Amino acid sequence: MAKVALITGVTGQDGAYLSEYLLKKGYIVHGIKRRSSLFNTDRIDHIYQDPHAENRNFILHYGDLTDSTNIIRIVQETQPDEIYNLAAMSHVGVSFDTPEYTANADGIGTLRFLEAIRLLGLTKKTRFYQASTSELYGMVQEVPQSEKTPFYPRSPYAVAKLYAYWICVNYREAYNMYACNGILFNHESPIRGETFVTRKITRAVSRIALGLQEKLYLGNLSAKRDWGHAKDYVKAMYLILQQDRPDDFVVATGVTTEVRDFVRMTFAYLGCEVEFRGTGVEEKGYVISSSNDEYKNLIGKCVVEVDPRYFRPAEVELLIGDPSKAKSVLGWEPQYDLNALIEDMMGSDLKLMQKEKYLKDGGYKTLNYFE
Ligand code: NDP
Ligand code: GDR
Repeated sequence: MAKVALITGVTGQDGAYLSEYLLKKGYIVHGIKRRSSLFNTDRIDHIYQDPHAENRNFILHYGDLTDSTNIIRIVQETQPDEIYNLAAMSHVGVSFDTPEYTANADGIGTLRFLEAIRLLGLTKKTRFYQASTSELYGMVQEVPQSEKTPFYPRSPYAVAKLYAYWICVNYREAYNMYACNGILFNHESPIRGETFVTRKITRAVSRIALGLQEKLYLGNLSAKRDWGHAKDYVKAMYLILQQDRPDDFVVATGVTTEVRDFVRMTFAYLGCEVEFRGTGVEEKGYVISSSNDEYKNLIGKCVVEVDPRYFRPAEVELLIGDPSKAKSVLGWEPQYDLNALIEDMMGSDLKLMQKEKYLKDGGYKTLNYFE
């Protein structure tokens, strides 16, 4: 009998990679997507199956984390062996603008699933994975951060995720549920949301290289993150639910890098060297040399500026994870380092932007429906 997985946030970065991964393993995958006024299934269109087809193994359901009724109904209908709760308002900066909604979706949303499992009598059958986050560590208490490091959340997002983390632990202890937290550090990919800093950088650098954009505006360049590849991280999610006992795991690379250096490394992919001058909001990045003739025109240009609008009311300055437990217990090992990640993202964004340039040069840039 094929195993059945239910994935929330199936249209997101991790939902797309995890769906692919589980389908390849022979799972029947159910995904929950939100209704939206425009199509929001770009990341999963390649595995989409026509609802009229027979014997589908990838099935989408409309739903929302803020609506208990649909959660209970979908869990009952699908009777999943495994639930991966990946849905969330996942942007830390935006959570300061929508704190109540974030608490409802990211915090109480998790409770709704745990209650659905309990009320439907699925406690023994259904295993639950919660997408916990390195943002829980927030203000630095110790480095590297492990499963034992105390939490100190620094945003409405992180506080909501703190509730989700603990309610998961609580239901495990109180009701003997198989509920686990994957405390994942930042993971990126070519399909990362465009407003997260890595993708913002790889998109902008590609556009700057092709002459589609002059400059990239960023916030805190000194923040340090432990960045991995989403493809590696969804494997850890799967492994976490395959253990004999439910437990919580840090998933990270153990290497941290400044945003400023991520910018340098991304330009270096094109053979361009970027030097930063000035401090605080005066800080700017200039291309000072290029080993690639194609990008010689960029030398001397100011390509990065700091814009305080991207600063957060409270910042997480330093994240660096200790993945020893995931490595020893799960046998998890990441395949991508930061250079390989940037190569993957830049390869993809350059292609995407070349397409944009081609359309623009051909006069097809924008379709104005109101003309
Ligand atoms: P994305 O932002 O790419 O995807 C989030 C998904 O959640 C989307 O499918 C989105 O739908 C869906 N969603 C948002 N709000 C709701 C809601 N109210 N009801 C139902 N669905 C909703 O995130 P990632 O894939 O990067 O991350 C997956 C999970 O892991 C998130 O919970 C995130 O907080 C967490 N996490 C991510 C890390 C990372 O570095 N990527 C690190 C640690 C944790 P739509 O497409 O319609 O917007
Ligand atoms: P983060 O990711 O907040 O760590 O949350 P993000 O890429 O948004 O920020 C990383 C760091 O870069 C700094 N930064 C900027 N960030 C954005 N988005 N835009 C900018 O212009 C910019 N300039 C500097 C930020 O201040 C921050 O320090 C991600 C999300 O995926 C969460 O859902 C997840 O839980 C954590 O990673 C782990």
